[in-house]
Amino acid sequence: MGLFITFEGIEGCGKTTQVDLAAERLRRRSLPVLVTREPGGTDLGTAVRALLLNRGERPPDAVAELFLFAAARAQHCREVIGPALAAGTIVLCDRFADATVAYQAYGRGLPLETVRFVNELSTGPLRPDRTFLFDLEPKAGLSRALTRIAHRGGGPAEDRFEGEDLAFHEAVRRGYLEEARRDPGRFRVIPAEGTVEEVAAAVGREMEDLLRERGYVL
Ligand code: Z5A
Repeated sequence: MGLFITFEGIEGCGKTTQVDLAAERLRRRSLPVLVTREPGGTDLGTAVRALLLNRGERPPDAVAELFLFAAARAQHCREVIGPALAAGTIVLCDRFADATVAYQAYGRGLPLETVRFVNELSTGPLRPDRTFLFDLEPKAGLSRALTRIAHRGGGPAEDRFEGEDLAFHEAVRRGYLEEARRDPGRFRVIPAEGTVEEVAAAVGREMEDLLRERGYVL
């Protein structure tokens, strides 16, 4: 079996930047790596991404949103993540089931136990070996995310969630931190207000520990 590592946090926390840097480091050591993201990673996931992240005239209902994220994840787990892990690959995933707890339960206010149940259904037996939670003040994250959107150049904006108010993003952050408190063995909370290099160094240390713990020869 490979290793399943997820990267989580509020928008603009820098997780996508860190996924790419972590993948680069692992590839330099000739370790087999797959980078993927949610929603995404499959044709179904890409279609769900377009449906959920772009602004439309009528936003999806919160329950519809929950099921769409779950549908994308079910396909992603069975078609991509599960087979990659079985082949011994280190899978780095930009958001996973914790995002559904943080956004749909804490952010949207759907019942927590229902969201956990739907998550279990969608992931089956798959659980991350480690989750890096990049923690940042929502104001700082939103400002970074808006800069990223302004520089995106072409393509869909995928900015529907950035349009939510600050209270929503504060609730999402609280949700993530609460999940981390519930499962300290899996989560590592990484302060994300530093420079890209500072955050990458913290991720690097955590990755080394994990690889050593799991018997990779370094
Ligand atoms: N969502 C959900 O509700 N339920 C679910 O189950 C799932 C998702 C799976 C899609 O997420 C949206 O779907 C998401 C939650 C919801 N809400 N939103 N939005 P996404 O991951 O595709 O999109 P995102 O969260 O908006 O990602 P992002 O804005 O790309 O943020 P990021 O990945 O955390 O950051 P980044 O792209 O690495 O960096 C953003 C900008 O900051 C960029 O210009 C960087 O160059 C810059 N940056 C990065 N690191 C730093 C540091 N350290 N200092 C300064 N600047 C930095």
